[in-house]
Amino acid sequence: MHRSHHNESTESGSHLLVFAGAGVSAESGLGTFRGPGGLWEEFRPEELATPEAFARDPGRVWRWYAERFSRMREALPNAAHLEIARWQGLFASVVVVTQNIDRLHQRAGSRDVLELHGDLWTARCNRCRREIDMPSAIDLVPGGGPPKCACGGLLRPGVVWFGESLPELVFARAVAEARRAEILVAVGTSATVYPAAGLIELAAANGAQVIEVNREPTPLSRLAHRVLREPAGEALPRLTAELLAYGAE
Ligand code: BV8
Ligand code: ZN
Repeated sequence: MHRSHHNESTESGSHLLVFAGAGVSAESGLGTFRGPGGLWEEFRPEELATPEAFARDPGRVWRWYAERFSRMREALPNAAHLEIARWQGLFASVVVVTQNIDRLHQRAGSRDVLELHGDLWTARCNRCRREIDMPSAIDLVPGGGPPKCACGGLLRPGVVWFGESLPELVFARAVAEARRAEILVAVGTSATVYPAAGLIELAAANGAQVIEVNREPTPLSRLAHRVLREPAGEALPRLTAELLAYGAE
C-alpha cells in the first residue's frame, strides 16, 4: 500500500482480518446461538443443525430454517456491518471470515467475505447437490417442506451442520488469511465452534494483534491484546481510529 503523506493518518498498510459470529447480527434483530434470548434456548443445536436431525425429521428442520430465513431477509445490516465495510477503504486488505449465514456483511458492502458455515440464501439438493436460491425453494412448499429436487432428492439449507466439514477452499483461504493477518478483530463470537474458532488462535500464534469485541468474556478472551466489552454496533465505529493507529506504527 503506497503511503501518501496527506492521508497518513487515515490509511494503514495493515492486513486486517475480521472474525465474525452471530453477535454481529444481533443488533439487526437476528438471534444468537448462545447467551440470553439465543436461538438455541428452546432448541438444542444437536437437535436441529445436524444431518441426523434432517434425516430423522426433515420437515421440522426445514421449517426452522425457513422461519430463520424469513427473519434474515427482513433484517438490515447494522452499524457493525457498515463499519466493517467502511474499513475496506482504510486498510491494505480487509477480509471478513464469518460464521454467519445471513449475508448481511455483503449487503453492507463488504466485498471479501469468507462464509465458513455456508449461507441460508441457498438451498442444495441432498442427493445431486444442485443449488437453488432459498426464496424459490421455500415457495415450492409454502409452510411445509422440504421441497424435492428434480432428481427426487430433498433440498436442504446451504449451511454447514455440526459433524459436516467446512467448504475446503473457503477454509483453506481463511487459514492463509489468519496466518498473514496483522490485526484480527474477533467480533460477536463465543469462540466455541471449531475448526472456525481455531483461526483466532492461529492468527495470535502468527503475531497478529487480537482485539475482542463482545458483550461477555469468551474462552479466547485470554488471547486478546484489547477487549471492548460492549455491543458491536457501538464499539466498532469507535475502534476505527485505534486500528489505524496500529497500522501507523
Ligand atoms: C466439524 C451453521 C468434523 C448452521 C453452524 C469438541 C472439540 C472440537 C470440536 C468439536 C467438539 N465436539 C464437536 C465438535 C465439532 C463441532 C463443534 O465445534 N461443536 C462445538 C459446539 C463444540 N464442529 C463441527 O461439527 C464443525 N465441523 O468439525 O466437522 C469433520 C472434520 C473433517 C471431516 C468431516 C467432519 C461444523 C460446525 C459448523 C456448525 N454450523 N452454523 C446454522 O447456522 O444453523 S455453527 C453455529 O455456531 C453458527 O455458525 C454460529 O455462528 C456458530 C458459532 O456461534 P457464534 O457465531 O459464536 O454465535 P454464539 O451465539 O455462540 O455467540 C454470540 C456471541 O456474541 C456471544 O459471545 C455473545 O456474548 C455475543 N454478542 C451477542 N450480542 C452481541 C454480542 N457481541 C457484540 N455485540 C452484540 N450486540
Ligand atoms: Zn437433486
